[in-house]
Amino acid sequence: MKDAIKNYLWRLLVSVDQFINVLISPIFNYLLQPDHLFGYPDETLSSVFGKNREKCRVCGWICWVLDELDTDHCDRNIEKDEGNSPENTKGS
Ligand SMILES: [Ca+2]
Repeated sequence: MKDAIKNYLWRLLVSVDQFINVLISPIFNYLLQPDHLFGYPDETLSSVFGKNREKCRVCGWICWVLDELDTDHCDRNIEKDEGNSPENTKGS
């Protein structure tokens, strides 16, 4: 039962993360002009920040904070098969 609750809470957290990715996408895409766009509904913020960390200074800063809290957080959570980027053929 305890594992089921933890699993439920984890899935809930991921869905909130992805919801926020879609919610903030118009403003983040406008302000940050990232190569990999925010707003793909099945991608977490950590994945988008990780993909953009080299070319987007703010994304790099956010990844630095996340990596301090959880080692290699952004790199470990990049979802290569998700997102609004040229290499994703699934579309959005
Ligand atoms: Ca995903």
